[in-house]
Amino acid sequence: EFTDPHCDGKQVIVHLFEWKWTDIAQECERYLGPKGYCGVQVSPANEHVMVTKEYPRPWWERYQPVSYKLTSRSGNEDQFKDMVQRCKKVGVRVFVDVVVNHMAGLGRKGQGTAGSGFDSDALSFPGVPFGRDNFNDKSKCPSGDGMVNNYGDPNNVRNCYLVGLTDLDQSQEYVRDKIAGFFNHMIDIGVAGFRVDAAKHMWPGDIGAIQGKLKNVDGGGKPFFYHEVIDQNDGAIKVTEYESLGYVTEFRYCQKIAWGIKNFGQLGGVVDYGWGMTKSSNAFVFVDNHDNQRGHGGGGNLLTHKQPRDYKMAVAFTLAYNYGFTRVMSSYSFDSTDQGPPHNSDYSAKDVTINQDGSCGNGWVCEHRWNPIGNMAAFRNAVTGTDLNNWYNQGDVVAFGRGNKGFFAMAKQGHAQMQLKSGMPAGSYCDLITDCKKKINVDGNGMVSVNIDNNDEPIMAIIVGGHS
Ligand code: LM2
Ligand code: CA
Repeated sequence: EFTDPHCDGKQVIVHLFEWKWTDIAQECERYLGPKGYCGVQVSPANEHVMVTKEYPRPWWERYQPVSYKLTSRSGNEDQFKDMVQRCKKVGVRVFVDVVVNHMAGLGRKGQGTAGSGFDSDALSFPGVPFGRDNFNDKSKCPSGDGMVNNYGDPNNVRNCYLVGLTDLDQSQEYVRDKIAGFFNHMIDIGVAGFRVDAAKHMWPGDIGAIQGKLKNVDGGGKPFFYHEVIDQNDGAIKVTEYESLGYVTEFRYCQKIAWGIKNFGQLGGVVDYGWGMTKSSNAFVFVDNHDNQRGHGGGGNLLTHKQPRDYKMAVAFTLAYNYGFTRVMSSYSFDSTDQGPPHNSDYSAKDVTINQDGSCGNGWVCEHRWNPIGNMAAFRNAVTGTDLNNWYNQGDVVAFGRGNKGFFAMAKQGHAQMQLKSGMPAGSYCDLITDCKKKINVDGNGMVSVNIDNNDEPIMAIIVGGHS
């Protein structure tokens, strides 16, 4: 339950971080649909605070809800509906980042993005409405100052205020109903699932009770869920507590893949069950996310778009490998960790423009359009359910097959001309990474003529059906 993304078996979603709904609708039609992406994770869709004091309109203002009205920095409800429907029409589902552990931070008041008034210190959120009684009080939170400050104690982590954010009491039927109503409203619009922000800070039983109140998505079945639980073997809360509720984020993979790209000899060990990593059927896997790419939640020792060559290898490998359900990150460039999306003078987010060569303009990085990333969605879709075979890992080359459906190779130094065993049927295949600029031959014994050279990316990939 909660593990079906409802996208006809496709396997890759992309987080279009801070994109406007109108831009996402277009991106589904012009790129994500044709490339075989399963879906898109969108930034929180509900009403949030507008921060002006510490920093003008940071990205993180969207993690401070004011109500569950669907007007946010990305657009209004009509635009949201239009996006969900247009994406669905081209086979791309929408997954919404939902922030329901808390409302806005202490010390904040005024109006949210949909015009609702609120006053955090008075625990007053009339746009929902939530009032004083709906929040966790000192009797439940064991910390002296009411803040989360001891990750060794589940009561502290889950019943206290995370960085001063007013903490909702999800054990209350009323609170559960409001949250479930918010989710059901989006399900009615056609949303297929949810990323649960700060799931670690909520009791699994409370999340389960909320899920129990949800409608089926259109087409039938429970919505897809992935829970943000940062478990780096450093506290009392374990990802396993959330496995019955859907997928759980596997942050340890971010460190493992960064290490593996640095040391190709370690790539065979990127999935380390001895280290407590989640079993594949529940692991939600990514190279970086919107938090850790800027040193927020779970940062340190990882690869981002700022190291493009290594990053492409990391993401391509992840999409080729047989672990978990995968999400690709799509960023905007930033200097400060607080900086919000590229914006106009009124702080509205800038349009995503597309250049001649398919890259994005206006400050949007669009990693998901880089060939070794975007073209690998087709690879992962093609090899679903196959075993990993013919593993080769020597002298800074790593290569492997996926059943008789696909073969992947990368060379850290940027060149490899060699014959490697594969399970592929004989033929001449298109190299996915170069959009078929290179042809790759497989002979009658399954020997692949690996061809990676310094003129192109240090990666090659072929799939059945992808004959040249
Ligand atoms: C998460 N996971 O558990 C998110 O993935 C993470 O991005 C969120 O924090 C966090 N939970 C709460 O949803 C982000 C950001 C924080 C930011 C909060 C709230 O990483 O820095 O905190 O959103 O906007 C900000 C200020 C912080 C302040 C707080 C409350 O940075 O200094 O604390 O607001 O006003 C006093
Ligand atoms: Ca909580």
